[in-house]
Amino acid sequence: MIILNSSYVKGAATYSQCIVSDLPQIAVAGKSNVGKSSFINFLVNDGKLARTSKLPGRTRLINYFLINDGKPGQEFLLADLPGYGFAKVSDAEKLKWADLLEKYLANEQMLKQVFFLVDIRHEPTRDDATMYNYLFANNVPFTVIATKADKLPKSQVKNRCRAIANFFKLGQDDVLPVSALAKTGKDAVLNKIEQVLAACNAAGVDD
Ligand SMILES: Nc1nc2c(ncn2[C@@H]2O[C@H](COP(=O)(O)OP(=O)(O)OP(=O)(O)O)[C@@H](O)[C@H]2O)c(=O)[nH]1
Ligand SMILES: [Mg+2]
Repeated sequence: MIILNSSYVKGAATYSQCIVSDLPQIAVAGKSNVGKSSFINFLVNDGKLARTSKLPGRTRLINYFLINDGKPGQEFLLADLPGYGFAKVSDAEKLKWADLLEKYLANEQMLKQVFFLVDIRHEPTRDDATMYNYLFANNVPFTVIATKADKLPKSQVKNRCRAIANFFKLGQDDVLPVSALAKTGKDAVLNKIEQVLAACNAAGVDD
């Protein structure tokens, strides 16, 4: 799987603004500041595509990126979902985000995979557990991405991935360590995307 091109499409602040398209969608979810935008930039080899910030809570929209435009079978939409669990926002705003996130996850028929990001150094939070339950309840396939792997000595990376896999009752292969800073772990993510798109294409042929 190669990412040949990427471009920003739009941001949706409400469910009615979400893109209607027959392209497969892959979404990136996780708490505020976990590294979603950095992960996307790393994946598409463009340091500036998704905005990144030291200040949590910057992404209040579902931001859509079109990947591999004009490449049949490899084209998809990548959706950067609003981060959750950021304390310094009003309850009203939190409800708005939760509403958008829940409606998207429950209703988006073209959502084929979620990359669920958690910080490799920390125990998943209560909000992470809520997100996990949500993905599970809606039958959304997901892979856990353990971010900021550069913050740990190499010898601890495997152990932390195992602990995160245990927390979510997943197999070890379902937790992929990634560092956007050190640029490690990309191949496994691209392989996953390739599998997801191949399954979509196979299903399309049978239709
Ligand atoms: N060391 C290290 N820092 C990272 C990595 N990825 C992201 N960061 C830092 O973590 C902070 C947050 O990164 P973002 O990519 O903006 O996080 P986000 O999840 O998009 O945040 P929101 O949009 O606010 O939800 C920034 O200061 C990044 O530089 C990484 O792989 N390693
Ligand atoms: Mg972001």
